[in-house]
Formats: sequence, structure tokens, C-alpha cells
Amino acid sequence: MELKGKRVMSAGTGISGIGAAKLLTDCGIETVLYDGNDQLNKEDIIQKVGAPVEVILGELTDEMVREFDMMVLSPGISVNAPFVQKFVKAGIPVWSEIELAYYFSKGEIAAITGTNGKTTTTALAGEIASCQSDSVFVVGNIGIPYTNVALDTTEDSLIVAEISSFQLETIHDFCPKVSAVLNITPDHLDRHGTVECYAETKLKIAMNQTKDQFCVLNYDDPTTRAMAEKISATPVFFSRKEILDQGVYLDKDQFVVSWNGEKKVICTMDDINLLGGHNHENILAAIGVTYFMGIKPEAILEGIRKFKGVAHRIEFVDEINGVAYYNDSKGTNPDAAIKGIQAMNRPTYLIGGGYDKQSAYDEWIEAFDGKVKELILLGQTAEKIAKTAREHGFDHIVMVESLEEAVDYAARHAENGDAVLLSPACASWGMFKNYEVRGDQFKEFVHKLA
Ligand code: UMA
Repeated sequence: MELKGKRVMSAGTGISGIGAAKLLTDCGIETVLYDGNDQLNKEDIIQKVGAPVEVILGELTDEMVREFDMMVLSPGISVNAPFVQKFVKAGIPVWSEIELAYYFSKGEIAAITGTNGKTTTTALAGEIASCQSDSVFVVGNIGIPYTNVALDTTEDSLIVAEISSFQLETIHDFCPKVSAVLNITPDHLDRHGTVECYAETKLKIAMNQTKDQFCVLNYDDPTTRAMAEKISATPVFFSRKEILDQGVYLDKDQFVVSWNGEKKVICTMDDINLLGGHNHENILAAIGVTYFMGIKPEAILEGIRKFKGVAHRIEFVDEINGVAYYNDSKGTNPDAAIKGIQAMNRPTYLIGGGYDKQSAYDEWIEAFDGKVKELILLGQTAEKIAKTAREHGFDHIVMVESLEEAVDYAARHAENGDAVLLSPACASWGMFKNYEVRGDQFKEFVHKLA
């Protein structure tokens, strides 16, 4: 589709909507920014774009909708939102901001999705790619809209993108050289309805790929393993439990690539800085992604040695009076939070709760494994989590109104040798702008204690 001469709406005025509007205006395309929130300030929005764009806030009439040739959708807005459905019904194309960035960008793409580990895997794959190429862009759900860099890419660029299910809902031609689906556990069910529908949306990452392209899949996860049957790309399995004839695997302390009869040891446990089985999976996946992007084994090893992890993911904050504080604000669903509590090796004051994504918390509570001294709950899901915890026989529960109160409570009660872990098992929305703000505030409160 030719975009020149079209009138395009960029829906949402978060970083994605602004990024998309900037890209469109930079390309000389008539752009209108839209947000359903009529309390926003138009001047502030225009200033963020840095170019004169029209801004519409609040209700959209059918008449207004008909004036557009296309809409670019921010990930935070569901394709089922009533105003988006007006576009769909009118036959006006709706593009994910990822699709828009893809349309304008050059170079080769590695696109990584999955329920958990995608930020760590993306950041690591980016670090590795940077050891071989001077033109690497790490973008997407990780926090840098792909649209922000699309015009800076060249034929030689490597784009490493973390892609969420939200961003995949409205892709059309988006086609990475290497895609990856790391794992699937229930998440975002408030938006996707069922886990089957959520998994199907995730698999769209490979829908345009062909045999000469690759899709990296977790062999140990039955859902992603079965995906190999449904794709046209060449599947590349990774496993930390089994030795694979063809794929990437952990053999005792060695990370190995085995492909077409050739075996290469990429690195050993001594080379890595990330702890926990889930991180071994992330490393295997990042090796698979970068190896099939054409990165040389020496550069993969160098990147793995350099990489120290990402913020908000079981991030050590400080030790105060013998109590260790960890920020796992990225633990935005029960499965991610399970990894958080599993990584603790001390009695733990666990801070949880937040926005309700209709998750079940049973497995998270079961994973406490006698380690949780007290569960400190806040937010919309506090009552639901408390009820589930009691059903599982856990009743050391404290309810608080704010994150600051949670940190204060934990600091007053924790003893030398304990840990305090923020790992909410819930999204931050409603109380915080995003998980980064929640994690930053947690760190600020902890630093104040010191
Ligand atoms: N809005 C409407 N109508 C609606 C709903 C929302 O107009 O019906 C407006 C809101 O008023 C708001 C905007 O749309 O102004 C929402 O924008 P957004 O939520 O897409 O936020 P962005 O700042 O653009 O951030 C998005 C991702 N956010 C979400 O997917 C919710 C960021 O992922 C991502 O980093 C960023 O794009 C860059 O790609 C965050 C996230 O929580 C980290 N992701 C989820 C996750 O990791 O679990 C998927």
C-alpha cells in the first residue's frame, strides 16, 4: 500500500503513538494523533511530536472515521476497542505500529516474543549483535518504539525487536529473518480472552516467514514445541533439558549449537552472568536467534560475557541492615513472579498485587515453597490474591494502600538475613504508568531507607 497522499490516524498518545506520528510526519504523510482520553493537553502532545500535527481527543464519530485512509494502532489499544471497530467495519486498514516501522525500515530483523524472558533475551541478543555490527537497533516492547529508529536503519542494519502479543494483533506483512517464541503461559487474558487465542496471536510473529527463515522455539514448552508444525519457517528448537540432534541445548555446563551434523560449543556456565534456570533458557534462545541471524560464535561468546542483565528483572537494589532488597517489577504475571520467588535464597517479604488481568494465582502461591515470611499486598488484585493464598493454607498476609507503605512495613519487620522482593505477579496499570515507574519508585523508597 502506498502511504503518500494518505490521511493517517495514529491512535494512542503514549510513546508508540508519538513515535508513529513522528515517523509519518517525517515522511510527509498527513497525520492526525488521536487519544480517547479527552483530559489530555493537546499542546503537550504536539510538543512531543515536534511537528505540527492535528490532535483529536475523546469521542470519534462515524463521520470523522470516514475521513481517514488508514489507522496505526498503539499496542495498549485493543483491536476490539469500539472506535477501532468503526475503522474495521468501514474497511479502513488498521496497522500495528510495528507494521508501520517495518514498512519504512531496512536491514534484517530478529523478532522475539513469548510470555516471559523476552526483554532479557532481546537485550542479550542486542548485546551479542553489537559485538559484530555497528548498526544494531534494539527496539519494541522493551521500551523504544521501532518507529523511532525506522528511518535510521540501512541495508546493513540488524534490528533486534521485543514484540508483545498486543503488537502482533494488527501486523500484515511484518516478516523477520529470525523469529522466536520463548514460552507460553496464561497472560493478558483480559484482552485475548483465552490462552489459545493468546498463543495464536503470538504465533503471528512467524506468519509471513518462509523456509529460508528461522523460528526459534522452546522444545521444553509443549505449546511452543507444537508450533513447529504450524509454521513455514525452519524451526530451531532450544532446550535446557534435552540434548537435541538439531538445535541449541545445554549439555551439563556447555551451551551448544548442533546443526546439520556440526556441533559448536558457544560458551560455558563460567562465561555467563545471569542466574537461574529461566535465564539459561533466555541464553539458549538468544544464541539461537543470533546464530541464525548470522552472528559468528566468537561474537556470541563476547556478547554473553559482557551482558549483565536488565533492570527490573530480579534486580538487586541494596542491602540495608542485613536485609537484601530486590526489584522484580517486571514480574507482571504469575509465571514471571514464580521465577522471582524461585531465585530467592533467603526468607522473603514478598510485595505483590496490582492491575487485574484475570490471572489465576494458585501456582504462584504454591511456588512460595516455605520461603515467604509475609505477603504484602496492594492494588486491585489484593483481595483476590489473599483469597487464593488462604485457600492454599498461606495466611501471613498484610494489606497496604501504597508501595511506599509496603516498603516501610517490610523494612520494619525484616530481620538480618531476610530479603524483600517486589514481584507483583500483576501489571502496574492503574497505580503506575508502567512497570518501570513502579520499579523505579520501589528503588527510590529503598534508597530512602538507607
Ligand atoms: N488509549 C485510547 N483508547 C483506548 C485505550 C488506550 O485512546 O481504548 C490511549 C491511552 O489514553 C494512552 C495510549 O492509548 O494514551 C496508550 O498507549 P500504550 O498503552 O500503547 O502505551 P505506549 O506508551 O505507547 O507503550 C507501548 C507498550 N504498552 C503496552 O503494550 C500497554 C509498551 O509496553 C512498549 O514498551 C511501548 O509501547 C514501546 O513499544 C509496556 C507493556 O506493559 C512495557 N507491555 C506489555 C507487557 O510487556 O506485558 C505488553
